[in-house]
Amino acid sequence: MEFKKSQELYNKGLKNMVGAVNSPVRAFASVGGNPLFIKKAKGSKITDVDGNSYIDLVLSYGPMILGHRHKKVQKAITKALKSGYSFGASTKNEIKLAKIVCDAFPGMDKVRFVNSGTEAVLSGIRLARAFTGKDKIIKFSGCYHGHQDALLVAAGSGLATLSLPGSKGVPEGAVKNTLIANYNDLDSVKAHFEEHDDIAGIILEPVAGNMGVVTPQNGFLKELKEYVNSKGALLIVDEVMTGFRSKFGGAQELFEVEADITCLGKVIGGGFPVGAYGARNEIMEMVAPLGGMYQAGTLSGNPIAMAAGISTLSELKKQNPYEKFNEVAQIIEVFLLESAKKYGVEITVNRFGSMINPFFTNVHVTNFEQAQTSDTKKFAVFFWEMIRNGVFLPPSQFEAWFLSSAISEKDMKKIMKAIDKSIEAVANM
Ligand code: HOZ
Repeated sequence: MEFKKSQELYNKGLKNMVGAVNSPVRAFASVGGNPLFIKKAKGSKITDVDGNSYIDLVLSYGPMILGHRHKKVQKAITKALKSGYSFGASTKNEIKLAKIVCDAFPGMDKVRFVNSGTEAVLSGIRLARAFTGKDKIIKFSGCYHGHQDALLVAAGSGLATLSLPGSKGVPEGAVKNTLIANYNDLDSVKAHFEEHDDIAGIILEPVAGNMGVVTPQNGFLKELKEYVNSKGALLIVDEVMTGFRSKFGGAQELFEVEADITCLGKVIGGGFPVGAYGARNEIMEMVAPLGGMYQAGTLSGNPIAMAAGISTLSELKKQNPYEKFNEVAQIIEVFLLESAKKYGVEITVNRFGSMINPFFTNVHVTNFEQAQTSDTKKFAVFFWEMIRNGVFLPPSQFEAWFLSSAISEKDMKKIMKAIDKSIEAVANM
């Protein structure tokens, strides 16, 4: 397998682009080597500029849940393009997508569209502060909520991959109201409430996907919601990854927990830049122009992105692939575990719906500390062998693998074969 053209583009890109990437998770920093440059994608597959084709388990870090270039989505985008690309004024499709989103999440009476998950979360945090009149926010170690200053501490995703505790350039003042708790540990949340009486809310990924996949244990979400509300604070649920992916109504539908504020992204734009935050009326009425919490965006509700979102969610509802996702993820899990046993490699596999990944550790992973026991050198060997065997994974131990509904039985055979060879490579390293 050759990566000559990717290498050439990488060298060229370095001149005017930082690390030749526009998001650090795309750099191959923790697995060694250089980023692959992509030429095209269709269905379950993605092809790099050297012509190597892979089963895509990155899926743009989640949005391409139907696979790439689904024909209905493509048709909707093409149609929207003919009417104009951006107006800075309202359109009918914004109302249509807002209804689809609010119908799916019973806790959302109203929604505001923004352009990314980062924007959705920073607005959701501001809204919690505006509604409660309090300043402090609790976040969980290993959860990642985009690159806003206040939450860029003890974060997963690229920071975990690059082993960074936080980001330079974030002033002390920006994080002075951020408190850190341990995922799946209600006592660590309670300790903060015992010490502080100005906590506006607590934010979490209901299933973490940015420290690898980590699931909430034994009623954690329900207990958290009850406790946080009893203290006059809000539960902010970051469903940027899990929204419409775990279930049409997100992780909240599966765990029967209603967020006070929900943040969305990824799938709702069908591959275009869309984020959203929403809540019940009394909270959303704080937002301008109804209330005094200001938040705005020139490209928010962009007509092409709305068309992509509506067609993606409509098709998703029709396909209802959630059972299939579970089955496929289970097959991958079983195969990972069997191969690991066969070659004597220690692994733990975490999965939730269409999100899955192995950790190279014998520790049961329920929080960030445990996730960090994974041997990332083993992951790097595993990653490259998967690439050489035609499976595109996120180049990081701490990112979830995603499934699309376009995955076929033939693809699954290829994935199984790749896993076997990759685990063998880890055993022989
Ligand atoms: N884990 C990240 C998003 N939740 C990956 C995408 C990125 O940062 O580029």
